[in-house]
Amino acid sequence: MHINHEIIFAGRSNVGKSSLIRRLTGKRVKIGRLAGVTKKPTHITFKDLLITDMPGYGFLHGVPDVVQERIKNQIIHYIEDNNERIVCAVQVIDAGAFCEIVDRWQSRGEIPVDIEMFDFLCDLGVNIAIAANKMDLVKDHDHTLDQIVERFDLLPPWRQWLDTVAPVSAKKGDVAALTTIVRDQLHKIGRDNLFKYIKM
Ligand SMILES: Nc1nc2c(ncn2[C@@H]2O[C@H](COP(=O)(O)OP(=O)(O)OP(=O)(O)O)[C@@H](O)[C@H]2O)c(=O)[nH]1
Ligand SMILES: [Mg+2]
Repeated sequence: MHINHEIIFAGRSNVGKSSLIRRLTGKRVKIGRLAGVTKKPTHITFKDLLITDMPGYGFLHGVPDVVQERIKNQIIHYIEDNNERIVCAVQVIDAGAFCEIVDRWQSRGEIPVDIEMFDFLCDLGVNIAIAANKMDLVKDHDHTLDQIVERFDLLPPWRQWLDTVAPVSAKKGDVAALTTIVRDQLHKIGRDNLFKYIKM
């Protein structure tokens, strides 16, 4: 069947992109304890909807800079080429580690790759869902989420951004906030009939 719509999952290595896809769709995409499990864009289809699991970008232990740069560029080109059909880009972050990583890059005068990706998606006009994953490891939820939205230049409190920010735990199966955002985007294009493929 011809693909009309696409949902993509992007984010650094090991943040739980594949685990989230598994929870949302029930499909057994490959996941793993080590970074760099997903090596190239991997697809699942439901009717004319494509769900794409991207390789992780950012630092990978033992992978040369040029290769990491190539992965990032591959993702950027993929998104540019398929922009028209992308209903939602889910940007996955590790909620507990995110702020520290961003601050480390910024203190070196570099643009953190997550922020670069977010700005790129915004400029393209893609609908973005920020999935703050691994919330099961986070103690002070509200404080952490406020810190996270600030890094994306969104004004806290984070609850102002419920249409963009979804605290989730793929591990616990607590993904309703993300399901709601994704279904909302499907609803906006009149495709409630695809809700059944994106589970609560
Ligand atoms: N504690 C916790 N661990 C999680 C959660 N989601 C995923 N993980 C673990 O994080 C690790 C990486 O998960 P993946 O789903 O393979 O991550 P990925 O982002 O697809 O990784 P790459 O394909 O390497 O980019 C695995 O050990 C998962 O079990 C979560 O919500 N909480
Ligand atoms: Mg993966």
